[in-house]
Amino acid sequence: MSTSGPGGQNLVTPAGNCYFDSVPCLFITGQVKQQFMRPDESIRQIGFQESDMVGLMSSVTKYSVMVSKPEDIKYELEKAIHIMKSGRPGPVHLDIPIDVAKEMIDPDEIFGFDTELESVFDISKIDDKIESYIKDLMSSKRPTLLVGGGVRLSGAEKEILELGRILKIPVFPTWNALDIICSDYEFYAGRIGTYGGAGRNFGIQNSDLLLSIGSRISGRITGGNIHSFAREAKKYIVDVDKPGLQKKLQQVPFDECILSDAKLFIERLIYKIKNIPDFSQWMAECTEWRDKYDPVTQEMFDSSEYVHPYAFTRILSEEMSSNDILVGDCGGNIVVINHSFKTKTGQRYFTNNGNSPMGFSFAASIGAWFASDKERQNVVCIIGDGGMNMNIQELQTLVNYNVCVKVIILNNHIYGITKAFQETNFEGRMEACGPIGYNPPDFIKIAQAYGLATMTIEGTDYEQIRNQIKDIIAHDGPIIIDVNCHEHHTYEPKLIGWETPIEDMYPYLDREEFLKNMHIKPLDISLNPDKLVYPTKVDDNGSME
Ligand SMILES: Cc1ncc(C[n+]2csc(CCOP(=O)(O)OP(=O)(O)O)c2C)c(N)n1
Ligand SMILES: [Mg+2]
Repeated sequence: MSTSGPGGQNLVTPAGNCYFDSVPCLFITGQVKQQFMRPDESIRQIGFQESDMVGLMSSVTKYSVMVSKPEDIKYELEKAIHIMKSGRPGPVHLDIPIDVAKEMIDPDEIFGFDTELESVFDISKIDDKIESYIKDLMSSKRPTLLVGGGVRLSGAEKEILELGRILKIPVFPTWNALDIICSDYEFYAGRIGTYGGAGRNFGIQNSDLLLSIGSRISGRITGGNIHSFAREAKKYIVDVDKPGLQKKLQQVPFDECILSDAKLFIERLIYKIKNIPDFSQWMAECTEWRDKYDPVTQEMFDSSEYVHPYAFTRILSEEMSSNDILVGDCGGNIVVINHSFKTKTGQRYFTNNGNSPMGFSFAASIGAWFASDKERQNVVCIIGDGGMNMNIQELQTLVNYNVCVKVIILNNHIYGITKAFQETNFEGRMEACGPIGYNPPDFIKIAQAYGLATMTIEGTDYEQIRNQIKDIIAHDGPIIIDVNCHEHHTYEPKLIGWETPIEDMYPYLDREEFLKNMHIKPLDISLNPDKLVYPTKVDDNGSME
C-alpha cells in the first residue's frame, strides 16, 4: 500500500518483480480527489502528487483499475484477488482516490464479484499427452526432468519429489526451484543454464527426452543459441500459462505443449505410469558430472589474501540448517550463491530472478522474517555492496521492529557482475563499476550509526571463518556482516558468446575430455576455440592480452 504520486511510483518495480516471477500480490495506491484529476493527457497534472497510476502499473500487473465509485469497491477487490490467484498468479493493482476512500459503505449492501471457477484444463488432452510421454520414456536412453518455480505455485512440491523417485531419472531445478529440488535430493543432477554450475550442463544437453514442468525455459537457461538447447531431446513442456505454450512465443520450440496445472499433471502421470526402464547408469553418469564439475574447488580455499565468496558461501550452506531461510540479491553475488550454496530439503530460498533488482534481498529478507517461524527459522540475507546501498534506509526498519535478519554483504567493493561483463565484452574498458566511478561506503560504520550489531570477516583462515559463521547464525538479533571479498568478479563456469551451446562453458575443458562427455554430436562452434571470445584484459599501457 502506498500514497499517491512518488509513493505509488515506487511500487512499479516491486509490481514488476511479482509480475515476472508469478508472485500473487495486491497493490493499493492512494489517488488525489477525482475533482482534482486531469481530464485528459493534454494536461500533465492538476492535483498535488497526481500521477496516472493505472497507466504506470498496467504493463506490470495482471489487472489494474481505478475505483471511481465507493459501491464498486467490493466487486473490484474480489475480482482483483481472484485474478491475482488464478491461472498463472501475479500482481494486481487498485488505485483509490481519496474521495472514494473516505466514503462509508455497507459490505452487505453492495455487489461483489462472482468467483465461480470453471475448469480451464482439458483433462482428456492432458491424458493423451501423458500416454505419449510414457511411450517415449519406454524407448528413451537418457531422459531428464526439468523443474521450474511453477511447481511450487501449484503446491506440488511433494508430488514432484515423488515423481523423481518413481522415474529415477536426473532432475534439474531452474534457479526458481533450487529449494524444491534441493542439493540433498537423491535425484538432484546439478544446476543448468548460462552459469550452469554443478554438471556444466552435460546432463541436460545430452538428454534424449526432456520433460519440463513449471518453467518458461528462459534465455538464462538456453543461452543465445536457443536451437542448441537439449537439441537431440524430444521436448515436453507443461505450463499453466497458455500464451507461453504458443510455439511462436517460446524461446525454445517444444515438441509437445501441455496446458495444465503442474500438480494436476504430476498426479495423473504418477497414477498412470508403470514398468519404468532402469535408468540407473544414466543417473550415475549425471551424478558424476555434478560432483566432478562442482564450481567450488579446493583452490578457492587456498587462494590469496581475501575471502573467496564461493568458499565462504559453501561453508555458510554447510552451517545453515534445514529450517532456515536464505534470501539472495542479484548481480555477481546471486551467481555465487547459485554456484556454491547447497540447499537442504526444508529450506526456503527466495530471490527475484525475472526482474532482479539490486537491493531486493535486504527488503525481502525483512518480509521473510515477519512471515517466518521465529523460534525455528533463521533468516539470512546475502547481498552485494552495490545492492546494499540501494535500500540502506531499511536498516532503521531492523531497529524499529528488532528484525533478526543476518545481513551478509559480499563486499567486493565493485559492481562485480558489471565489471566481469565489461571485461568480457568491452575489451576490458571499465566504466562506472568501480573502483573508478563507484565505491562503497564503510558499511560497518553505517550500521553502527543505526545502533546495530556488526561483524567483519576477512582473511583466508576458513576454520575461523566457519566459527564466525556459527556465531552469526547463533546471534540473537539483527546483525550486519561485511565480508571482504576484495575485487572478486570471477563467476565460473559461464557461457561466453551468443553462438556457444551451453555445454561448452568457460573455462573450457581439454578437448578430449569435452568430447568424452558428449553423447550427442558436438556443434562446430564447440570444437573451434578460435570462434570463441575469451575474456580480455588490458594492461597498464592500454594494450590487450
Ligand atoms: C536497481 C538496479 N539497477 C541496476 C541493475 C543492473 N545491475 C545488476 S547487478 C549490478 C551490479 C551489482 O553490484 P553488487 O550489488 O555490488 O553485486 P556484485 O555483482 O558485486 O556481487 C547492476 C548495476 C539492477 N539489477 N537493479
Ligand atoms: Mg559488489
